[in-house]
Amino acid sequence: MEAFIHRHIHDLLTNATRPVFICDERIDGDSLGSSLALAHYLKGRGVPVPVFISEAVPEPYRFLPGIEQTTTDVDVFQDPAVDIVVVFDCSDADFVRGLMEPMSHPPTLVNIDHHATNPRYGDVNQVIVEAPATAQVVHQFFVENQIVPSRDIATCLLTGICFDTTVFSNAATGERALNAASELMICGGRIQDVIRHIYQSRSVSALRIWGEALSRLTTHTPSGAVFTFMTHDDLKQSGLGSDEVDGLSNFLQLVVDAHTLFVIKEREKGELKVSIRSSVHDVSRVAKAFGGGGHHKAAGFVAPNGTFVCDEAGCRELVEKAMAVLK
Ligand SMILES: [Mn+2]
Repeated sequence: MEAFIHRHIHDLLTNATRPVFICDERIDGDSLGSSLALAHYLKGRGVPVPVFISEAVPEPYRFLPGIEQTTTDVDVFQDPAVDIVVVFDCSDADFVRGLMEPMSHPPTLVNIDHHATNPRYGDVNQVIVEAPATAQVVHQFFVENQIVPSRDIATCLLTGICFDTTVFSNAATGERALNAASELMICGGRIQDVIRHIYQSRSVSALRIWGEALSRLTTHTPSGAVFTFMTHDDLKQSGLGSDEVDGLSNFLQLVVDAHTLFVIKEREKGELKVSIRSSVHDVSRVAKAFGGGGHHKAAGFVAPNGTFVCDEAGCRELVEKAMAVLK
């Protein structure tokens, strides 16, 4: 079935005259890498594709080949000629529906993803929960359609796989990730560039906030979950944007001796973005219970203003309620 859908998507894309791609609302290496890879392919066939993103490209991803094809302009959805929309790495059906609302002739909607919480909202759904990254699903698209990825396509796909596996170290790492990565390196994918841009580009001020968060690490007894938090004041004092301190949960997961980990970030005053990692629990259930989404071992949600206070007591209360979902 997987192979059949890959060939079907290829038919749809090569027959389309005006495709538009959409990245998940929370842009990351996987949503960008997987969408740009396919955009490269179509551009090579003479069909340039706008890749819609909800906010400006974060600094670490600006090196990606083809990044100039991204746009934050919602007017791309006003074009009546658009005949296919492909969504990457996005389990949020409401986000996609909202964007497509103004379209008078709804185009074919293709949903390519690997999130366990994806509700299969597309006309065509290629949702592979076992895939380590949407980029690995797109790599399989190239394999099934007997297309050899170019160097640039390979670099984009490696970015997605490296991002979602935290460079082959977290629970998503397995045969699929390693096989795809080695094939992409053979195609000329520049893995050292990817690692340098995504992981070795932390500013000293961002690391100082991480330091602050490290000093607040707390074990929630009796569950054994570990949590920490970054406040809006931490961010404000440093002058950093909230996405510049991202990645702490992935880093901590590598080094903390705990089965479950919560990293809580006060993105806007009172609004908490919660990242959960676990080696034993299906934390997508927790994320879902709080209106978020994700994977079994890595998930998250946003607690709106007024739900929890971003201090030790408030975060302890949040963890208490979250762990109760798993009972
Ligand atoms: Mn992903």
